[in-house]
Formats: sequence, C-alpha cells, structure tokens
Amino acid sequence: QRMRNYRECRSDIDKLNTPFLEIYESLVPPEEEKAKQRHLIASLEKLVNSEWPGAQLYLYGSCANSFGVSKSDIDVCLAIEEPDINKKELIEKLAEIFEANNLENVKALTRARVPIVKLMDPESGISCDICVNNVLAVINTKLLRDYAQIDGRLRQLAFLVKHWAKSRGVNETYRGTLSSYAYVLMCIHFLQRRRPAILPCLQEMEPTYIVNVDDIQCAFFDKVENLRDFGAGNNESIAYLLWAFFDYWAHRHDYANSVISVRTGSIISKRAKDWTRRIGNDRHLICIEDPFETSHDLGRIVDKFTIKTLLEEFDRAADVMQYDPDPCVTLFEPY
Ligand code: 3AT
Ligand code: MG
Repeated sequence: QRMRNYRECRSDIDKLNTPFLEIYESLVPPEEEKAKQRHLIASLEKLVNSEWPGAQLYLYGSCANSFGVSKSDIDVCLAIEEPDINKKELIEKLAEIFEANNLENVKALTRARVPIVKLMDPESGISCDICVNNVLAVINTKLLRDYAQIDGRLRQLAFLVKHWAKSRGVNETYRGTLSSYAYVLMCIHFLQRRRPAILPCLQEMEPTYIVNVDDIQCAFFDKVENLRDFGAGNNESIAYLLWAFFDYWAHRHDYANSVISVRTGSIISKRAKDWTRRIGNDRHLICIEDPFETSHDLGRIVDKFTIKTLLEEFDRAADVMQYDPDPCVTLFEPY
C-alpha cells in the first residue's frame, strides 16, 4: 500500500549535481590519512608478531572497501593459523599486549557476536577494532571495493547515502537501524537494476576469484579493470540517482514480499527464502541478502519501531530531493 504512482523527477535536478559532488569530494579521505592507517597497521602487526610470528593483520570495512569517509575508525582482522583457537582468550591476550605498549582506550569485547579488541593510537588519533579470523568480512570488503572500481557513481552515491544516514541517525545497528555495509549493498543493488545497468552482477559472471570459507564458496569475477566502460551506456547524473534511490526506498520497494540481492543482481521473494515471518529475533521487515552468507538478512535487526523510523526518513529524503529549494543542505540536517 506504500507504492505510489510514478512521479517525475523535478526538472532542475541536474543543477544539483555540482553541489552534491562537492559534498562527496569533501568527504573523501586525503591520501595522508591512508598513509597513517597503513603505518599504524604495520606497527600493530609487529606487536602481534612478537607473540604469534605468522599472524597477519588485514584492513577491512570502510577503510579498505573504498567507502570510508575521512576520520572513520578502522576495522582490522587478525588472521592467525592455530588449531583449536580460543577467540576470547586470544582477544584478551591481544588487549594485554596493546595495553603494555602504550595504546589507549584498550578494551576487550569478548561477548559480542564478533569478539573484538578496541584501541586508540595516541600518536595518530586513529581508533580501531580488531577481530580474529573473520575471513568473510575481508572477502566482502574486496567485493565492495571491486564494484567501486567499475563506475565512479557507486562511490559517490554510497558516500552521500552514508552521510545522509549518519546525519539522520539511521546508521546505528545497536539501535535497530542499518549498518553502513547494508547501505552500500543497497546502492550496489540499485545501480545493478538501472536500465541500462550501471553495474554488472559480479557473482553471476564467470568467476576469476574463488575462495572457500568453511562451507561457503565465495566466487566472483574480479578482473574489474576490464569493466570500466560497463555503465557508459547510462548517463544518469549523481543528483538524479540520489533522487531515484530515495524514491525507490520511499515509494517503490515492496517491503512485504521482496528481498534485495546483490548476489543475483535482482529481487528475490521473501517466500523463497522463508523470510516471511519473525524467527527468533530476526524480523525481516526490510530484507537485504548478504552476498556470501545468503541465510543472513542484514535487515534482521530492524524492528517494528525502527522500520517506521527508516520509512519516515526515506520519505523525508525523497520529498527533500523532490521539492526542497536547497536539498544539499536540507537532506543532511541533523535530526
Ligand atoms: P563505517 O564507515 O565504519 O560506517 P564500514 O563499511 O566500515 O562503515 P561497518 O563498520 O558497519 O561498515 O562494518 C565493517 C565491515 O564489517 C564491513 C563489512 O565488511 C563487515 N560487516 C559489517 N556488518 C556485517 C554483517 N552484518 N555481515 C557481514 N559482514 C559485515
Ligand atoms: Mg567501520
């Protein structure tokens, strides 16, 4: 019942392109920030290696998937090959090592779904979360980064959507709204579905990258340098795409029946996934399939209260994009 009649985009939409691109540019982290992150990783790896010589640290999440805004925390994964590893003990041991080496705000969070150790490096001011052997996160980071290299509009759109979500308070998983990872998947899916398509579906192409993680096969085409012209047949501007993105989530998405799926590049039915009712704490009110852990709905944390908040925010954003005299300001107004 939320579906409305097709509405046409405001006629002056392309005038908004330059100001939106300026906002995007202002969010992109400068090169020296990236260098500082690499430097920190290298020194943390040294500390870790004094205890576990073969262990390696990988960056994942927004600092490595190319969707990171300036000054975000960094996500790090410790890859360690040890039989019968006890993650909780390992996390506690790591915390001890970091604490003893002048890192600040060191905290071992061993009871979280993904146990992590948090710390802040006083020299660079960078905060980071370190998890252990979370290989899928490293692979989904690569998938997102590969998509970003195909068409520049993905990175622009995702930065603006993330910036909107943070400004409006709807990027807080601990409060029942969506993760940044979920928003980026929503953007990828949206660009896969434009006609002509702006992004391909890498997991439906002949795989050039194949990794098995436990019982999950991760396979996709990753020679993305060959796909640089993929979206050239579609010249939709970033302002228009942002308008259409919010229009889609405010008025067109079929929340009752549809799951968005980057893995297939299409919509699949909630019935086919058995996501039609609440199971335990998973409510499936907005369904976003993880590209690799396909039984995992990234919208499962959304509850009957926060779905209302999300819908109100999508509506507001769609209205702002359609009618507001100055959407580049109004869209990002703090809630
Ligand atoms: P921020 O810029 O930090 O907001 P991010 O891309 O780093 O954005 P998160 O901090 O939410 O996003 O998550 C860090 C990474 O962890 C992103 C993704 O590789 C992985 N990840 C996050 N949530 C999930 C999830 N529910 N399932 C699988 N992987 C996830
Ligand atoms: Mg992050």
